[in-house]
Amino acid sequence: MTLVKTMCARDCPDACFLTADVEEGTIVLVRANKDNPVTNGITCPRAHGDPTRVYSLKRALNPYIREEKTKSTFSLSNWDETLELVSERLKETIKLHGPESVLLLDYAGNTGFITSSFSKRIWNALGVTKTDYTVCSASGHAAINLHYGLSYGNQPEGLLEKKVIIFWGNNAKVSTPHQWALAMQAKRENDAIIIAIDSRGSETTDMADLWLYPKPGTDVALSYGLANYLIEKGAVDSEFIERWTHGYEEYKAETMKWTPERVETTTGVSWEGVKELGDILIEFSPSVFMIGLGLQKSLPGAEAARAVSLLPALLGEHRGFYYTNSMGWCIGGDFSGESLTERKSNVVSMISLGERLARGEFKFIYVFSMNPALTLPDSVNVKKGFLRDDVFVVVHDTHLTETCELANVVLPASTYLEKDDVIVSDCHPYVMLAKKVIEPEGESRDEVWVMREIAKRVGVKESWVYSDPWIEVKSSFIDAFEEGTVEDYLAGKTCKLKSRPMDEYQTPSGRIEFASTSASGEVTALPDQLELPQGPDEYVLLQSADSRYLHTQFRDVYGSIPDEVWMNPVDADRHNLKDGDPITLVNDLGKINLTLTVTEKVQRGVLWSRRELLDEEGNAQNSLVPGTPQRLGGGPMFNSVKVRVL
Ligand SMILES: Nc1nc2c(c(=O)[nH]1)N[C@H]1C(S)=C(S)[C@@H](COP(=O)(O)OP(=O)(O)OC[C@H]3O[C@@H](n4cnc5c(=O)[nH]c(N)nc54)[C@H](O)[C@@H]3O)O[C@H]1N2
Ligand SMILES: Nc1nc2c(c(=O)[nH]1)N[C@H]1C(S)=C(S)[C@@H](COP(=O)(O)OP(=O)(O)OC[C@H]3O[C@@H](n4cnc5c(=O)[nH]c(N)nc54)[C@H](O)[C@@H]3O)O[C@H]1N2
Ligand SMILES: [Mo]
Repeated sequence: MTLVKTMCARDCPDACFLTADVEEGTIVLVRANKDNPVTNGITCPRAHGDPTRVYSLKRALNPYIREEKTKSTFSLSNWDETLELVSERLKETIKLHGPESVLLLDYAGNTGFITSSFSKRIWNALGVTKTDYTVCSASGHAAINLHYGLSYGNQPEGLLEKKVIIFWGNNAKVSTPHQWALAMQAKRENDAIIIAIDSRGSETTDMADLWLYPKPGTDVALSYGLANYLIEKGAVDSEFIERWTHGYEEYKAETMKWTPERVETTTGVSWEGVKELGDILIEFSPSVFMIGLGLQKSLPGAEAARAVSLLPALLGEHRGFYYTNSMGWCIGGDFSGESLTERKSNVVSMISLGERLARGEFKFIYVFSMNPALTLPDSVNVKKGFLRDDVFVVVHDTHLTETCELANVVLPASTYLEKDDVIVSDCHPYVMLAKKVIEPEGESRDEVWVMREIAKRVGVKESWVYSDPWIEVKSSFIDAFEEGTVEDYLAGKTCKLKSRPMDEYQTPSGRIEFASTSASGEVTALPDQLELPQGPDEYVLLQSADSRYLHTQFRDVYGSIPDEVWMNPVDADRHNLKDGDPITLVNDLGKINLTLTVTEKVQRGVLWSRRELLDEEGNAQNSLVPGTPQRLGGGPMFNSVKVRVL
């Protein structure tokens, strides 16, 4: 038995240090190791399921080709023939329609710098169309940047010193289990009070000392209400506000408009609840506001994220929130080569891509590290666009996904356990080289190899497309470490990244801006409680993750994502429905068939289901999601989807 240490590359903030047990070249166990004080030995169901996933029947192990997407079946191919075909089609498309007619569509199936960024050099050299990568966290970043400059904040170990930990639209127990474990440790060892603010009952609210239950999308009002209470009580830190902030008077004037009655009517949370939270914050400090990504994925989502981020400034805390720390490290360089070319790429919205695809705006689509057939909004149009006869689709994935089913060519990718890479967490500062654990299964190949093979065949001349990624690692990380050096890192040692100072604000005023001086256009200087209109027969469908799956991954290990939908007993009665009944949800865009669970964990007019579902008829949850980006940051509105019961 050999033990190989590596890091998890999945799209999850925790980025665990892992140890894989390998027997005769086969992975038999993956577990979290203790070299990282944050991910400290706790293994999640995904890492635990990795051996099954690496060897699953759904694994893409060979290149496949089919002539016509809807009329022929896939045939087994080899790399040479497949790369030849892909390159010929790519060259021809660029010649006939220009590089803007080629779309690169990728996301964070693997977050490694080499896999996800360096491999994109070919596309930057060719100047093809790219997306704005807004499907997950972009709106929240844009929102917090308005007030703080950059959106980084509390680091996980900081949780151990907190007396109050507020999970706001953040189901941390499922979505960031190691930060949750630290919060539980703070509760045990430091008597920390755990608060959850969520528009439905979750694994996190179940364990919280206090749960506030606002109507979806009303968190700006709740934040102003809380601020109003703290200000009226004289509980704000005036010295801090004077020294470190800008625009407080304007902000204070707005909070005064949020009277207890108005807050109660808007949010559905009783003023007693607001006071209870306010009193906890007045009595105990320090506190930290854990801003969930779920909070910012709605029509008023970005506004909610910025409103919550300002609360700790009232209490005199420097960046007393956590959103994600991806902007907080000191890593330089340019892995994807964007700055190395004169060519300006066309950038399109990821959220409204469905319409463009259906119109046939792109003639060649290259997908990797993403399953857009199930994860992009407006999936009926996404699918229609992929299936057009005049569009050539290539998918490079580790597994045979629903997007592969819409492709002309499937290229098999090696998993993160089958290649070396550089992984950086979105929350903690610890890094170690992510080492290849086993040789790639079957014919699977990594992204950089594939990029180079295509680049050579297409005749890309730029030398930086063919350069050594590890030279880029060395130069980009030269000033990145607080503990250790880039040589230590490359030698496999655990190192600690340097982070930007907590009291540095990259805003125009150099301060925390209660009223943002960089807000422009329709975006207001202060957080704005945008309204989410809801008709009498309409429900808002909330969606979030299950601990077994990572988006659409791990269905080959744990089975289909359960097709359950939650409804309040009063609503269920109204429709004459009971637990276990089949239920069809519809809107103007699509429909989905689900199974009902009647529960008080959602309030009237609200439903909840696991995200990225697919029903037995093949209807995706995302067929119900409009391709409308948010005003601020261009992010999605998954948690503002309106549906009716058929
Ligand atoms: N197991 C697992 N973990 C994951 C992932 C995964 O797929 N599986 N994905 C990772 C990724 S990419 C992401 S983005 C994160 C997301 O993880 P989180 O940041 O925790 O976000 P969500 O799970 O989307 O939503 C969190 C909570 O927000 C609540 N919510 C929704 N709308 C509102 C609202 O308007 N107000 C309030 N107060 N609450 C609201 C939902 O009910 C939900 O319980 O998880 C990461 N971790
Ligand atoms: N309805 C609805 N839709 C949502 C959301 C929601 O809340 N509701 N949440 C959104 C969010 S927060 C996110 S982050 C996105 C995620 O959207 P996606 O990134 O599309 O999510 P995954 O399903 O994880 O797809 C990643 C793919 O990458 C593949 N992969 C894994 N490792 C590698 C690798 O090393 N190389 C290659 N080439 N491929 C690899 C996996 O097999 C998988 O098919 O979904 C969004 N979609
Ligand atoms: Mo995400």
